[in-house]
Amino acid sequence: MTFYCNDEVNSKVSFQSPLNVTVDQPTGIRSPVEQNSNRQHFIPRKYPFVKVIQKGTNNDNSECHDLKDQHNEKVELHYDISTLNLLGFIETPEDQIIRDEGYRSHAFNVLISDRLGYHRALPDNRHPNCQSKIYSTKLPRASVIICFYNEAPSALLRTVHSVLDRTPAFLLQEILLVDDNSDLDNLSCQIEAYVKNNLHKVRYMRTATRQGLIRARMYGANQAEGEVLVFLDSHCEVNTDWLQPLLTRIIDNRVNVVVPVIDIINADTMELQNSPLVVGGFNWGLHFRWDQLPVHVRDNPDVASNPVKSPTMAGGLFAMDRSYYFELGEYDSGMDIWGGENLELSFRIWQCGGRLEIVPCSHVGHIFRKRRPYGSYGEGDTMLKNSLRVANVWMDDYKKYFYKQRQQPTDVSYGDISDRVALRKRLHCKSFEWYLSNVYPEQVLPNSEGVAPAVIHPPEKRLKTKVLRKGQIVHTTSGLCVQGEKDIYAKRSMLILQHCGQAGKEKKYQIWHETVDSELILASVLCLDVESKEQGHSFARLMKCHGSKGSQAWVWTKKSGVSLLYNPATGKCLKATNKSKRIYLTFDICQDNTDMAFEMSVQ
Ligand code: UD2
Ligand code: MN
Repeated sequence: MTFYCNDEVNSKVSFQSPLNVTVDQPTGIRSPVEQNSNRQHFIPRKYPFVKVIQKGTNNDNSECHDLKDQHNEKVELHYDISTLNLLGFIETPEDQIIRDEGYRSHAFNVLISDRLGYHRALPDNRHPNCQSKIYSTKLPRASVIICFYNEAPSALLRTVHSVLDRTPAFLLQEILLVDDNSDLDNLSCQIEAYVKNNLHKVRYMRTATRQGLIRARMYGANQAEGEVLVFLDSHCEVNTDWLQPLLTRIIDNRVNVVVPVIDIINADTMELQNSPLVVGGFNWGLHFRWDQLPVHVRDNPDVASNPVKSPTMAGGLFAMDRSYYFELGEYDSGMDIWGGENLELSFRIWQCGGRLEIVPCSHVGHIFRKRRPYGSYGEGDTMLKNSLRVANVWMDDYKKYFYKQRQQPTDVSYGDISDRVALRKRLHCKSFEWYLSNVYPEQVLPNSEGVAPAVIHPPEKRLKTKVLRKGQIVHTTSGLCVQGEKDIYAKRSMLILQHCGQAGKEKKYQIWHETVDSELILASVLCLDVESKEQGHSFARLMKCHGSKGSQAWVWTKKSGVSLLYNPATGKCLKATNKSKRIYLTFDICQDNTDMAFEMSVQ
């Protein structure tokens, strides 16, 4: 079932990166010794819903081979954009298959991810004030819990190694890899073999049946021995000193639940992009969204390097005192697969006496995919059921706004919530009204029809990017120039080859502006883009410039002396293709081929 609400469409679209900020909102220690003694009091609970297979099994019961790092083992790949761009090069039909299959199963560029290997350097993108901070050596040890379902092995192992490489060993109790019954080829058994052969601080465990991320995390947390729990998604890369500022806030106060800045790993190019400092909010359809910082916070010069309170969290990346996690009621085990648990935990933290913060000195990259690549075994969109549980347990009378948002029947069964209601009572949690007025005063109530005010997007604020050079793009073999099939303002217009204009409009409409962000903008209006097909033949098109590189980034390169125009996001080069009496521009494997010879005749 698909669930629509009026201000956000389908939750199957993966959740958005922090670059998509709403603007309708007006403002929008204990030592390791003590910790060991602590561990003795820890009584493992029973999880009737999770049966764990201790040993992964291969589909055909054959011996499972360890996964090999495609990049030179244990040497970090140097981070620079030109290397990264070239890593996407499709050289052979096999590369094309890896790329296509990767997009199909994982919704990101697995070809680049595999070639990056398990270690890569990252630019230290923290604020300078963070870089000079010194952290106490008396911080608690953390268990890092990473649940995964059918994750691409290179992305998963890069997540694990980034934690091992960038966390002081004395702060890392262990990494718990919870395999949520992945069923992709030999993935489970290969990961298990890799862990066994290479990683002594990592514990691999696998659920006997698919549980969904919520119950998988509960299982992991229950096995954890560190004093602090840190949850990460299975496609992250932690940055320099990421853990210390999180742990520091937890020893300041054990009820602080802390979230790093989630930087964006571009799904097409694997480039790391800095995220703006934003906080978590939600709309009345109970979808998480990013909000601008309230004005009074934004204007404070210290904000860039000091923790800032956040009404909600995105859900995947956070740290929390372990005993506090159990005290506060773990997660709602009645929630399935994906969605809603982030708001449930956020409301619960605030309403029951805790505090949720974003810690700007901690940065973790996350691959933001364009869609969620996995299904839920016919359970439909679990987000709806999970959200109904959130609304009925935590939102009091305000749940009516959620119900009114829905354009589908309201008789969906959301299971038994009596345990969670009892938990709320037991913890003497405050009302949702208190939460809204004290924690999220920026939130706007829907009108009497239950319709939330429309999200007003501001006029394009993007600064004009600097133009490096201008000129016609000439196909050197034919001497023809690249222009739009329709006029320069026509979005989605395909591109064709025509005689090169010598003057006037004819020439003006063939002039491309190459920017510092590697865009090619025709006549200062629309950007050269790739028709967004994940597989098969792709055409060049004119699209509105989006400013986030990817399909709109272009790199001039050479092969056997032939000048080619390469698009890192597709791993392919621009090509002249005859079709219905016209020469269209398409993409193909880069070759020193006459169809692909292009140059810019600089004005
Ligand atoms: C975001 C969160 C995610 C979770 C979700 C709402 C971030 C960066 N991500 O969506 O953590 O809070 O919102 O539920 O804040 N997984 C399983 N079993 C499953 C399905 C998923 O173990 O049945 C794993 C998956 O491999 C991944 C994690 O759970 O490691 C989160 O899933 P996602 O990456 O698809 O969620 P995302 O980032 O779209
Ligand atoms: Mn994720």
